[in-house]
Amino acid sequence: MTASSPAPLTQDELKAQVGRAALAYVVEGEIVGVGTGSTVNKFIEALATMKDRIRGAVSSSVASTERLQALGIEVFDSNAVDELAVYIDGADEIDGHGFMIKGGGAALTREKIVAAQSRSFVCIADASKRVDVLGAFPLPVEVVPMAARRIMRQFERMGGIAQVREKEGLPLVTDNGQHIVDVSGLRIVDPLGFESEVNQWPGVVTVGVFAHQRATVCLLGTPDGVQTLR
Ligand code: ABF
Repeated sequence: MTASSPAPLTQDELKAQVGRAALAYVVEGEIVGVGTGSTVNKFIEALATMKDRIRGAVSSSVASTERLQALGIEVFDSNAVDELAVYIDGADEIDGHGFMIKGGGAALTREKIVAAQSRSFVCIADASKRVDVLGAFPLPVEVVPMAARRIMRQFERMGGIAQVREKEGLPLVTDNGQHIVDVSGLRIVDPLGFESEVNQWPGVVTVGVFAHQRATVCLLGTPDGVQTLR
């Protein structure tokens, strides 16, 4: 009889692995910043196991708020809290500097707001999100609808292919009442400079490059366990 090697972890199991690992960064007795997405949903499930040891959460989306409240975790308005010790969130891509592309879940604006309010940013992701250069994932940009076409033309002039994100045949409307433009074909070699440049285009609400709010720690779920990258 030969011992069979264990089946490789599925992506969902890798997300659960890092979701649980992030509990180690939650400060007891405090309010924790909570991101959005399927990996964060695994963290929220794990956070519920220690809900009596934290004061509550500041959430980055209606979707995360509903999940937190359903599990009995109090959600505070961001204006009711000065500073958070830690923000836990996923990413669509993360490079070796902790720079990320985020916004696949359309929550990038509130994610960046809560990240800016936090002393540290712990990114939780499965290994498929780790890249050397940002840009293979279509860059989400939250825009004021009336500026969408002009912003799309500006991205096309830099070689991007831009389209308005739709939901059921209509432009998706974010929690903030804005639209999302997704830009593929970019290779973002200077995330800090790119974020600063695009941030000041009129009509841009938030660009999904998180370089000024980079991750200070990345918990990467791999078949060999959780890798902690700093
Ligand atoms: C969220 O995490 C978004 O910014 C990003 O798009 C998403 C990644 O989603 P998932 O964890 O489902 O892959 O913070």
